[in-house]
Amino acid sequence: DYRVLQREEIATLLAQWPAVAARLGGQPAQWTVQDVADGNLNAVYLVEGPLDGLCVKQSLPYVRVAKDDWPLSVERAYFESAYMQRTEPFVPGLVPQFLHFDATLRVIVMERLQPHTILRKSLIEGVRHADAARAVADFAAASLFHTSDISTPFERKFQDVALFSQNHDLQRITVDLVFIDPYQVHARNRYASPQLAAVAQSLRDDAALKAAVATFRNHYLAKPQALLHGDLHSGSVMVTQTDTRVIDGEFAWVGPIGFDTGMFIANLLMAWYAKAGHSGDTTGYRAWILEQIAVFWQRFHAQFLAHWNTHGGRGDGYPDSHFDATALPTVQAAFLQDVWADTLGFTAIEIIRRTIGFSQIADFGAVADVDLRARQQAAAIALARDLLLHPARYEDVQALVSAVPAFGLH
Ligand code: SR1
Ligand code: MG
Repeated sequence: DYRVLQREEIATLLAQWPAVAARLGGQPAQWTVQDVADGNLNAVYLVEGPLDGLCVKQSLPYVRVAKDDWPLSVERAYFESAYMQRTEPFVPGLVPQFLHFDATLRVIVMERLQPHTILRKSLIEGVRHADAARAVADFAAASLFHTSDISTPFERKFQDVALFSQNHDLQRITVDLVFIDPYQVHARNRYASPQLAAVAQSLRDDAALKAAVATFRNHYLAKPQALLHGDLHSGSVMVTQTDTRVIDGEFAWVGPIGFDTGMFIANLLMAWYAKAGHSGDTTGYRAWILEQIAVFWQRFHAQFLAHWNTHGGRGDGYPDSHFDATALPTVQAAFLQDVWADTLGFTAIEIIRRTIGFSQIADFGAVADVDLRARQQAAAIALARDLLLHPARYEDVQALVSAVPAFGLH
């Protein structure tokens, strides 16, 4: 039966699984187990053996950061393991290797990433990981393209819909925390200062903005374009100078492609805002973050098209044999422009929920001056508001990146 594992039990548990034990090498008594959980939801352990290390992740029957105040089903490990196994063939080298899933204890065993750090931490510390945006773009383009109707027969795609549409508990979190709570008075919402409470009130009073959010909320629920990672923020990316891996696919869901791309861009933008108003951008780090947004989108766009031109005929959504070859580029451009429109909307919505909702981010948390933090967050929300209300001003990523400084603190 399911039970919450104690650190002391982990080595004995892993010893039961021959492939896992062989990977660690030696005997269980030689294995060290370290509790490294720092995310919102799960228990995570790093296990070190004589030959190799492993990462062990267990779903807890509650939200880890809220414990008994927020019970949560343990089924998410099943969906994360299913997501890992479904997408790994498309994104080799961009994710940790999946090794084992225990369906009773809801434990996933995967490759241990070392000496990687979380991308969010490196952004907070001002470290440049030059290849991260490119690699995340490659991950997004491949995982999303290969699970979309462009590359997948509809029978296979609807297997993904059937499976991941049961990921109810985490989708309830996304629907509530991302799309609903920030636009109403809710006990889960958190603001850095009273100044931000006034901004939140102005969002609640803005009917046009709430209508735009409702459109994207509807896209999230009713536009099953591809199998999303579902939580592709900078805390779901681990980096070294030469290697980038995307982790934590427990929010997997078949939805609009722009949800993944928008969430990543939003978190880069918030890293930029969280560095505003300090001692100036003497090293050009903030400019570098904005460049990474362009790198990410342009690479995603190019790779998605490259996959389409190589594998496009396999799916039922856009069978290129039905198109005049001269018509295909027009169809592709329209598809990717629609993804860009969704990307902008979800970028804005992610910024709003990370600044006035439950799930605050460490980038802003690292700003000790609460008043400065509130001004940074209010500036980010001003950009988000413009993205939602005036999307035509942002016809491509260059327009977005060029416009951002006008919405910034300097
Ligand atoms: C209660 S979970 C809060 C957030 O953490 C995850 O990373 C997701 O982003 C979720 O919305
Ligand atoms: Mg996570």
